[in-house]
Amino acid sequence: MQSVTLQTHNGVAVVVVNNPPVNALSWHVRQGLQDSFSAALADEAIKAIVLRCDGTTFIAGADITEFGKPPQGPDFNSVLNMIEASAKPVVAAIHGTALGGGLETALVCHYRIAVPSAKLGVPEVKLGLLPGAGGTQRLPRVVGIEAAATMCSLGEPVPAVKAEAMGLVDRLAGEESLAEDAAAYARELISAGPRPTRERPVTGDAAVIEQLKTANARKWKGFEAPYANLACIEAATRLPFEEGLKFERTEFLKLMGGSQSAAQRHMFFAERQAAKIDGLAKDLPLRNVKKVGVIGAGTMGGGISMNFLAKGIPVTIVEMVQENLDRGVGVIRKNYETSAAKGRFTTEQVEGMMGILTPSLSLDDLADCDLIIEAVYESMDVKKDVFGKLDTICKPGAILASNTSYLNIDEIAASTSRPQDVIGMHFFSPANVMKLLEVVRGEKTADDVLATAMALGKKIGKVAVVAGVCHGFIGNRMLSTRQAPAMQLLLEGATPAQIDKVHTDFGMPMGPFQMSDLAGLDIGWHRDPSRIETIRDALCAAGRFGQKNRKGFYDYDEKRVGTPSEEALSIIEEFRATSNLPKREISDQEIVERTLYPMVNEGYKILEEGKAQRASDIDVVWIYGYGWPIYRGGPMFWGDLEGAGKIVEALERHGVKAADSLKAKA
Ligand code: 3H9
Repeated sequence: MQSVTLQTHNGVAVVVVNNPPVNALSWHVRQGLQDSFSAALADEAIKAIVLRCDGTTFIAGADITEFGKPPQGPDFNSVLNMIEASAKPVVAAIHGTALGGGLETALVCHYRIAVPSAKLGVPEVKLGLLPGAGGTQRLPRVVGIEAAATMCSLGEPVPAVKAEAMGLVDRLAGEESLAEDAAAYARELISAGPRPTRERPVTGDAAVIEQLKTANARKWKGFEAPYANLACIEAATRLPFEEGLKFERTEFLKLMGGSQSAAQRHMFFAERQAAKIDGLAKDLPLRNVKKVGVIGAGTMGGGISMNFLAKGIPVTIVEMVQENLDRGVGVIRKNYETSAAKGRFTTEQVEGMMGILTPSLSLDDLADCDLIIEAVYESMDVKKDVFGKLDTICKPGAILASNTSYLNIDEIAASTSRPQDVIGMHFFSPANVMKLLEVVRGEKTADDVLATAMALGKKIGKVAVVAGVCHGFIGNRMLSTRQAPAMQLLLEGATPAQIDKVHTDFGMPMGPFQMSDLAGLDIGWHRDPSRIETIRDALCAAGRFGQKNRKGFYDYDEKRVGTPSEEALSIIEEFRATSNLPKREISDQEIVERTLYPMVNEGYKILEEGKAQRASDIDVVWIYGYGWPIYRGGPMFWGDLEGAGKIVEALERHGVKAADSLKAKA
């Protein structure tokens, strides 16, 4: 495979990489680099070398699809060492993104020229890795310890203009003239000669390493890679270059062999895979969505609207009562202003977004919208009524979407004369922040409606996943399977704090009872304090509604920080006494088996029923919608690590019927 070519122009060799889509360093690229550089180095007529890429980007990193497979082609580090040792100056010409192994390649080049729109970074940490081809040792020699530690541990790329100020880029090229500017720069550098990065001193203050750890302690809880990245930067401050490389190698191999990186690499591909709709042509024409209508200006409707406004798509937001409409619009403005105060938007941008928001008290104002998202009260009757009205008001071809989190989309669609235009678009609260969008495909939903909803999800920065119609779709359906056993465990002697801690230690942002308190215990409560059939009834009867009135399973202070509640515990104890169940010690392992394994089991059932396209989509739902720790790769990936046999055995021991496909796998 010819993915690297060598051209020569008046004493300058130009090595060009062409490996679509992102010029990853696949084995044949490494081979091509080795061959081309060998030829350029051997040719006496060549005085300087430029490395550049065709296509949309400079090298975006190692080829992640090769990880975990038997090595093929030349070793990456040997290729890099050869380039760095060149006696002729080497210039990297950067456009698009120089990421990971791509930036490491640019770092062995002696000089770097980039177009202003380029970005440079080492995002390996997001794959549970570290720059394993000298990046952690060379970067601090170019940009200093502070910048290198920040870039490696957070993984955020820096724009070329900033990179130039940091010394990572030596010169900015014209946006349209990179090839010419790079060749001219190389010619200029012939007299200056090579400048091997490994020979440059490490500068800066290592104190930043501890500062980064302190500042990110919460964000990095449970993660290994950020700490390994910092350990390598710290090693660069005290070890000679070659020793530093060895240290980096050891750390890299540890991460590469561990389950966290495997999980994070799985998620990299899972996220991209989720966007693909099985059986639909990639080039299916989409419906044009230029204007969006949102029904309901509450927390959900407001949050949903913010996504579109931020992308410059006008929104008409409809409420029934003026006071609620004003409140909803006020909250949107306040949220944007808070973001502006943090520097995320300018005042002009806030006014721009508010300027394309039209508040209305009439559904009739949705007549010219291309997509209408209903976010009203979660009741089938109410939804049917709204969709019936939309059917008479909306223009032909408009997409009618429901933000329902549980209800049957087919039943909602049947209340219109155009079920092919009806779809579920389930956002997660807060809808302007959470990345997940479940796109629910009804039985009659048209293909182009589905494809348009998925594409729109991407446009507004969401990770969209296709789900089928079933109670709670993918996410909430699985969530409900952990709630019942969690309650049962309380009856058998566990405490809310014990169960929640197992979940937070696992890496979830909160446990089942913390989540119930946040949602409100009175949601769906029958409101009869004399009727006590569940622990929740007992808590509600005692006026414990959750965070909203600062008492639920926990007591809350004014900052909504929860502590175990004596009163709640005694209510649970009283209720338990009526159940005649003996109280016993419950182990953390049992909590895992009874609350997390059923979720995996439900995932298998969802797949059996065709309600998710693929197991990795379920992982995406749980990571982006519910905060499942990414380093555990989602419930399905984690289930595989635990082992199907172990899960089936435990489910059956606890009296839960295992899904057929899970059993088959076991
Ligand atoms: C590394 O470098 C380790 C070294 O330090 C040490 C080695 C010893 N490999 O994201 P997109 C595919 S670790 C293979 O939709 P965009 C991707 O799956 C690497 N494939 O495009 C997708 O395929 P498909 C460090 C890759 O324009 C297609 O390309 N580098 C790779 O929105 C398009 O991707 C990174 O972590 C890869 N490295 O964004 C960078 N990258 O079409 C990872 C992408 O079949 N990549 N693909 O679904 C990115 O961040 C984005 O892809 C990028 C483009 C910003 C480049």
